[in-house]
Amino acid sequence: ATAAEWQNRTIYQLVTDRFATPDGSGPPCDTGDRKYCGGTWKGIISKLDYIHDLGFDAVWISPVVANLEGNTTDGQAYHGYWTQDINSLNSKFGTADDLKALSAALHNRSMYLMVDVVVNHMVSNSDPPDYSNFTPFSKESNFHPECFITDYTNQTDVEQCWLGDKDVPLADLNTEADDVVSSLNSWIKGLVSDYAIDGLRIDTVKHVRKDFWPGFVSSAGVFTIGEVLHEEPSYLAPYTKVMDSLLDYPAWFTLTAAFKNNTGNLTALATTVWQSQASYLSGELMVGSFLENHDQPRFQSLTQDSSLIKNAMAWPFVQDGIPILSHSSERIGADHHSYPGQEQGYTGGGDPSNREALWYSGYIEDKPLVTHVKILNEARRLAIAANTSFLTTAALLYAVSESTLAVSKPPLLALLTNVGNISTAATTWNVPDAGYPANEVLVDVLTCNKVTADNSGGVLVHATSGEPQVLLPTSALSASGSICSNL
Ligand code: ABC
Ligand code: CA
Repeated sequence: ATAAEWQNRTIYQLVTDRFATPDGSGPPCDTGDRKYCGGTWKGIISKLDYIHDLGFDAVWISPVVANLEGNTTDGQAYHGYWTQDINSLNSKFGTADDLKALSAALHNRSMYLMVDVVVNHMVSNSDPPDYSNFTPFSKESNFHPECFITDYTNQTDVEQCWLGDKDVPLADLNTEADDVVSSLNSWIKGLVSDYAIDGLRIDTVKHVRKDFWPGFVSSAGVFTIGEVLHEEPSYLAPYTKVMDSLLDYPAWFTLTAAFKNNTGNLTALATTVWQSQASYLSGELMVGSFLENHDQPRFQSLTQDSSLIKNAMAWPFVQDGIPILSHSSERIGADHHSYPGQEQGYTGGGDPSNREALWYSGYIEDKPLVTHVKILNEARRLAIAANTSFLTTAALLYAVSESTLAVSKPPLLALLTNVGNISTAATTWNVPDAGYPANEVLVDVLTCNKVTADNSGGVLVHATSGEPQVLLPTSALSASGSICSNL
């Protein structure tokens, strides 16, 4: 599928090994062990209704190719990023028929399949690597000479030195060499067509020279979203010219900092957005917007304040770009006591403790934050349906202060705050330029409370709780059978 076909979608990110087992069993899975826990492609198929019920129409799965087997000092390759053979599949996740069946099952539900792919490195558990273990890059000359990245400000080192360390070196492919480039390009073309893949999440994009990417992307022939792990929009900007989309890491940094406590700074988040809008090829319209992923501490390890969590979770859905929810997110609001070792996961947060098995949750949908996600997905869908230029018009940020922010993306207006749920302080959002028809009646879809625009279409809201509000005109809701339909 094309970038335009992905733009109105929302993406559910899962770690294949940790999402669902094929027989519905819930084997023990201690994240600290860093071992395979038993999730498979068949397991994903068995829980597609769950993902669909949450309102997502695309699924991003872990890398699918064959990985290093056995143990390392960093555990096993359960996450799928330790490629050894690009021409075979990871048998721990299933067979070629299983992956084709997953693709077909998604397409039957009009959902898209996004596969994570790695071209920067092949991974070994010895130093120097035994290159003969790698397929098809079995020669030392297929790789850059060994040197580990120590200076992230030296772009040549970032591109041509190695990630990892001597225990688990990520041998850096020589992506300057024509034969390596043409092998990777023909591999991706075949992979996409063999499994009817709709889009790719591309790993370690900043570690490969920028002018490698256009050829790879055109060989893939589908939507591509790249990972450039960096805080600065100015660093990401050039990469927006070489692939369709990027994960919105700069906004993730300021989003997290803004909402992790009531002294965070929403102005800094707005500033990141303004910089990105000004410097990215398509502004912020094509970024992948996220609060959590498999590499970063769970948001809930930073705060347990339910208002802050709801505000931060709303962000990807109410602004520009393609919302992405990582499957760790909806664990929030579940009964903590039912998970062995759960407290550790909730306070530790980072890799590997952020990669809990979802089967411990029982896939229960009757939880406050699962409902929150369903409403956000539906609100976005209704907004897209109500305004044909919703996806192509940049969000405007108003009422920006350290503690309040209004995001206007007509007909949707989101009012966010980081005062938190302990606050009794009054919060005010004043948006005289909201652009609604005079006296338009709006509904906060999170509570179904009404707000009326003033006679010049502006919105002035006072609140004393720290909850976010997501406003839509009642006229945009009429098509809906579910949210706030009893008004
Ligand atoms: C393993 C162990 C971990 C251990 C780690 C060192 O090694 O499991 O316990 O802590 C896969 C696995 C990981 C595994 C790695 C390495 O392989 O998932 O569990 O970690 O063996 C992508 C994927 C990621 C994947 C790989 C490798 C790449 O999303 O899941 O990891 O295929 C760099 C890369 C980025 C990469 C990331 C893991 O490493 O750029 O593509 N992610 C700085 C650098 C970043 C760097 C980051 C590493 O450190 O600028 O380039 O990311 O943590 C800000 C600074 C930033 C700073 C961040 C962390 O903090 O401004 O500069 O980023 O404040
Ligand atoms: Ca490289």
